[in-house]
Amino acid sequence: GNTPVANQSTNKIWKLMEKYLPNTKEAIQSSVVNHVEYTLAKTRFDFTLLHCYQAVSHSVRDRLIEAFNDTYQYFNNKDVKYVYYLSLEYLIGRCLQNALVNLELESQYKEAMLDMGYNLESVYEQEVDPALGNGGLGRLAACFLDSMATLNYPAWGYGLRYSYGIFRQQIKDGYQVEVPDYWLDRGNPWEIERLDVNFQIKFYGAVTKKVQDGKERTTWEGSEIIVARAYDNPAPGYNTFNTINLRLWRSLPSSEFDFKSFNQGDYFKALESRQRAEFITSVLYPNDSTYAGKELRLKQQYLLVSATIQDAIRRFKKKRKEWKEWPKYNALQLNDTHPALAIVELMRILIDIEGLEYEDAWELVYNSFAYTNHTILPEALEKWGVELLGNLLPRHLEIIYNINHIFLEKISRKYPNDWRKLSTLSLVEEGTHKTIRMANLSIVGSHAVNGVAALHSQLLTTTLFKDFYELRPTKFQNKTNGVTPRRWIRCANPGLSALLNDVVGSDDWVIDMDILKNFQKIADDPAIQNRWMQVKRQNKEKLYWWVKERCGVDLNLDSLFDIQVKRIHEYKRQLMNILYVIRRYLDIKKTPAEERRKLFVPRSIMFGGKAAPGYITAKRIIRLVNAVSQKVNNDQEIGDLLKVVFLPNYNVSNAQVIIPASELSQHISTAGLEASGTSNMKFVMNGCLIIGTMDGANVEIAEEVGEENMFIFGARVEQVEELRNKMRNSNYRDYFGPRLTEVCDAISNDLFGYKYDLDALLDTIRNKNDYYILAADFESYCEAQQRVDNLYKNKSEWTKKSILNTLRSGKFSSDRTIRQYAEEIWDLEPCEIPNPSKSEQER
Ligand code: T68
Repeated sequence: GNTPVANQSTNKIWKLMEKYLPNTKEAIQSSVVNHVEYTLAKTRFDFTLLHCYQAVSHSVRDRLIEAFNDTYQYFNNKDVKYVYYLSLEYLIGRCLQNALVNLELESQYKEAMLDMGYNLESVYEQEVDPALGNGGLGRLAACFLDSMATLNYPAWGYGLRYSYGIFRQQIKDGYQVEVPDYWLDRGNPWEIERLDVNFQIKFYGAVTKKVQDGKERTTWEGSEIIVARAYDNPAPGYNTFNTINLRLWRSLPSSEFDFKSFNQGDYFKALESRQRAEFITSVLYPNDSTYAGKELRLKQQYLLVSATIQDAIRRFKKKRKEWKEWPKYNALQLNDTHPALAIVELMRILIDIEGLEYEDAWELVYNSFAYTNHTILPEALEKWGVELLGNLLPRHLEIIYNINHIFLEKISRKYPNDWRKLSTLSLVEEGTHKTIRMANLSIVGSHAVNGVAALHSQLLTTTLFKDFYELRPTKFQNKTNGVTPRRWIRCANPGLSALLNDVVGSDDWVIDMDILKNFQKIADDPAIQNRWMQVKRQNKEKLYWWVKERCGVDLNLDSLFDIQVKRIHEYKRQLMNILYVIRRYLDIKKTPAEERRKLFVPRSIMFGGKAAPGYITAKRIIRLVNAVSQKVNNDQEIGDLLKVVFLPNYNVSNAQVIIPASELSQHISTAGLEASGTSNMKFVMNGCLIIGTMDGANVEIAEEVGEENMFIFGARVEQVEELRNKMRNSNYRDYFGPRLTEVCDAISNDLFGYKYDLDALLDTIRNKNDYYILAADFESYCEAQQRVDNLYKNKSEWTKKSILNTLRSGKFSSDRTIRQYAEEIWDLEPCEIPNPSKSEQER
C-alpha cells in the first residue's frame, strides 16, 4: 500500500493540495487556534503559555512542510547532485524564532500573537533547547545546514535522534552536577516521524565465502538485527523558499528479532532485547575531546552510517543510473572520523550485495567521500580495537584490512624499505593492543581532506598528516569555519540588526555580510557610536537579569563584561583566566582604597561551559572559579570593582543572550591546539573585542579586523615546543614569573578554601608539567589585560574598534565556508526552487 495509484482520485487530491497557507494576521490566528483545538485538544479554559508555544510551532511547522516537500520534489525533478552531511552531532538550538526569521514571518506572527494577548518573545522562551551535540563540532553542523538551505544547495543532513542530549549542568556547592536532559519531555513539534522510512541494521554474526559462477562471493549474516527509523527536521533557508532536511535516526527493535525469541518461548528475554535496541540512540556521549572506545558508541556510529548509506542508495537507484555515475550524483562529507565507517559500509554494499568489482567500487567511494578534521589533540583521535570492531562488524574489519593491504602495497612500491613510512601510514596500529586508525581510514578513502582554519590545515600537513600530505598534496585543503549570521546576529541581537539595517539601508547584510565593509566610515561617527553603545547596553541589561535570576549576583552595568564561554579543557586555559582574576583581586587589595577606581576598570568576569563528566581537572577548574567568585563577590572592600560569575548550563539558547552582551571575549588556547574556534567569530560579529592567542581562526580574524583592534598575546605556534623543553629542565619556581607565583601561593595558603582540589589543580602546571605553557604565557597575558583596561577608559575609541570588528567580520559567515565546500570539494550547483509567494501562490 505504499505506492500511490495515479487515477482520478489522486488528481482530486492534487487539486486539493495545490494551495499554500495564507499569512495574513487572520490566517495565522486561525491556524494557531485550530492547533489549540484539534492538535492539542485544549479548551479555552485550560490553556497555558506552553500550549500557546506548541500551537504556534505547529502552525509554523505546517508552513515549513509546504516548503520542504516542494524543495525535494523540485530537486528530484531537476535530477541534481546531492551532498550528504554526516555528523554524530547537531547542536541546532531552539527552532521557533529561527524558523519565523528565515520564513520572513516574524513580524506577522508578532502582531497576530499580540492581538491575541501573547508576547511572542515569551512564547519563544517555552521551547527546550535541542542539544544533540557537545560543542563547536555539533554547532558547526547546525550552522552549515542553515547556510546550505540559504544558498539553495541540494543537501541532506544525517544524524542521530538521541533521547538524551548533552547533560544539563547544575552547580551545587560550587561543583558541576550532571542532570540527564530528556529533551522530548513535552513532545517535539518540529520533527516529522516517518513511520514508513525504516532500515534494518545488523551487528555481530559471521562472514561466509562461497564460490558462485567462478567468483568468490562474501556474505555477512548479522546475529543482532535492529531498525533505524527516520525523523525529519526541516531547516528553512533565509530569503529563499528552499527548505532542506535534517534526517535523524532513532533505533527501534526489529520484528524479525522477536520471532526468534518468541520461538524460544522466553517472553521477558524478548522484551529485554527490544529495550537493548532502543537504547542505542538513547544518549549522546558527552566527551568533546577524548576518545573512550565504548562498544555502544561504535554501534551508534554504525547505525548512522548504515541507515544513511542505505537511504542514499535507495534514492540513487530510483534515478535508474549506472553505478559509475554515483560520484556525479552524490557527495558525502564526514564531520570528523565519527562516521568514517560509511566508507567501509558503501564498499561492502557495492561489493557484497551489488556485485561490483573491488577496484570499481573503490573508485566510486573515493570520489564521493571527503573528510573534515577538527583536532590534532592525540587523545581525541579515534582508534578502534580490532577485537571490538571485528566482533561487532566482522565484514567491515575484513574490508578495512583489504583497503590497507592494497594501500600499503602501493606505498612500498613508491618507498621501498621505508618501514617508518609504512607504519605511520598504515590503517592498523600494531602493538599489544592492535587498533584501526579511523583518521587514516578517512584520509585514504576520501578525495579531499580539510582542516577548519588556515593555521590548523597547515599544521595537519606539516605534523599529524605529514606523510599523507607528501603522498598526495593536492588532496589537502583548508575550509575556515564560519557561523550563520541569521541565528547569531539577526535572531540573537535584534538591536544590532536594526542598526545595521539603517546603516546599510536594507537587510541585505543578512545574506551578504561582506557588504558591511563598505560602511567603515561610520566607525568614527559620534551619533552611530552612541547608538552602538545603547544597543550594547540593552544587551547587557538582558544578561544582567539572566545572571541575577540564575546566579543571584548583581552585576554593575557600567563594568566591562568580560566573558569566556566554551567547553572546559586544559588547552583552552580557563585556568589562566581565573588565575589572572586572582591576580587582579590581589592587586586591587594592595592598592590604597582612594586610588582603586582610578587604576582599575570595573569588570564583570564571566565563565561558562560544561566539563566532560569524567574529566576531573576540568571539574576542578569549575570549582576554582566558584571558589574565587564566592570570595571576591562577598568582599565588601571590592564592591562592584570586580565580580566573578560562573554561568551555569552554557548552551545555544544561553549563548544567544550571553554573546551579544559581551564586550571582551577570551579565546586564549595554547597556540596550535584550538583547531579553529567558532564562538570567536560570533563574538566579533556582535562587536566584542577579542583577547586571544595566535591560534585557530584568531589568526584570520586578526588579518580581517586588524591586530590593532584586538588584544593579541602569548607564544606563537613555532615557540611552543621550545618553551616546553626549557620547562623540562627547570623547577617551576624558575619558569613561574613573580606574579603567577604570588597567585599560586595564595591558593596554596588556602585563601579560597578547597585546598585539596585546588592544590591538585595547580599540580597540572607545576613540577615541569605545564604542557599547555600557561606559566610561559602568563606575563604576556597580564600585559594584554592592561591594554584592555587602558582602552576601555576611552569609550569612543573602544566603540570604534567594536564597530570595526562587526563590519570586518564578513569572512566568518558560514555562507562563505559552504560556498567553498560546494565549489572546491563537492562540485555542487545551487538549485533554487521558485518561490510561490513571489509568483502565483499556487503549485
Ligand atoms: C571543535 N571540536 C574544535 N569536538 O575544538 C574547534 N570531539 O576548534 C572547532 O572550531 C570546532 O570543532 C568546529 O570545527 C569539537 O567540538 C567535539 O565536540 C567532539 C565530539 C566528539 C568527539 C570528539
